[in-house]
Amino acid sequence: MPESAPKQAPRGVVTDNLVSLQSFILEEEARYPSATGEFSWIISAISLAAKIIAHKVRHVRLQNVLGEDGITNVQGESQLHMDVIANEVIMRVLGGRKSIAVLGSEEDEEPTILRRGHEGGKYCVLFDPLDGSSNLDTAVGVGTIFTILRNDPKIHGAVETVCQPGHQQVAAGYVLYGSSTVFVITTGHGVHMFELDAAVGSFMLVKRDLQMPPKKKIYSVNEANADGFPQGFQDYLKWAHTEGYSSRYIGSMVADVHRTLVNGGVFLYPPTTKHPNGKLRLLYEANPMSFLVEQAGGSSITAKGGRTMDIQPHELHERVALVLGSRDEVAAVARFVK
Ligand code: P6P
Repeated sequence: MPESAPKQAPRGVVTDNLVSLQSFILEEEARYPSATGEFSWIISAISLAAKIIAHKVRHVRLQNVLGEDGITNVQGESQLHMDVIANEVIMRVLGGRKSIAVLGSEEDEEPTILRRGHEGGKYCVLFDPLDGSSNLDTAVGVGTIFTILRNDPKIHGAVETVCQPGHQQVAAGYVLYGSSTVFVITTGHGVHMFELDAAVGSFMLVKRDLQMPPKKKIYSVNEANADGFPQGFQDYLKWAHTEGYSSRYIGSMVADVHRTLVNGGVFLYPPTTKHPNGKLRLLYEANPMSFLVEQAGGSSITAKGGRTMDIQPHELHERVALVLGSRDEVAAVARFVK
């Protein structure tokens, strides 16, 4: 029964419309009489790419797509077959959308310029095609993260064009390939969740305007790195232990953030000895997740306590330390790290 339906509805009585992602996006588009449908087309493309990736992720051994590609990507990580496949799927699906000017991927050193502003390029799309892919061989939830920015035709450099603070995002979302395939998106009017019905090939709306609980005694961090955390984070963890918090950490950002978004709590990737500026990427991991969390009533700050979405990026693959989640839980961390 969809979330919004009354719990005691008599069986057989339709209490909420069945809404696909496609029709939801058209519903949203209708809110803007001047809308051209180009933006909807981009979301539709991401949805198509997600369905293709979901099918491959769910059969990695049968389709023999596990393992390394033997190439080291721009992140210095060994590229996996599925990283390359997911990246190619998204590039080939989005590449056909005429309103996209620039595509930027975690897997590619430089952004790809498809067309200039005067040629119709209105938007830029940045994405992490398969975040957490190192977990694929153990069937742990992995995900695709995306963000959509406006293209400013007055800015010529592709990197300069996409290096926008998170508060300028037009839309953001992720697809979690977990026990179910979940598509979560915001266009700045709340957070909405869809679940893939593989039998009909549609993402169906299961939660409109998702809101996070303000409090939840769960923190999500890789405590193996704790000795290298700044003192404030170490003090926060000691406090959380005395307050009876539970710890949940999957090591796949989309899965950890999705749990935090749905159940509440706080997700942290502080500065570490190995990653003194944090490990997660600002433009296509931290910012899209921060947009979603803020739209769901939560908050997202950096290691010094400033708002993540106010950071002015300077590089496509810039990293950032991150704390995001329930409003009161992030505030509790901020009290120790500010
Ligand atoms: P660690 C996966 O490699 C990833 O980029 C994120 O998905 C995840 O949150 C993080 O790294 C896990 O990093 O250092 O805890 O293994």
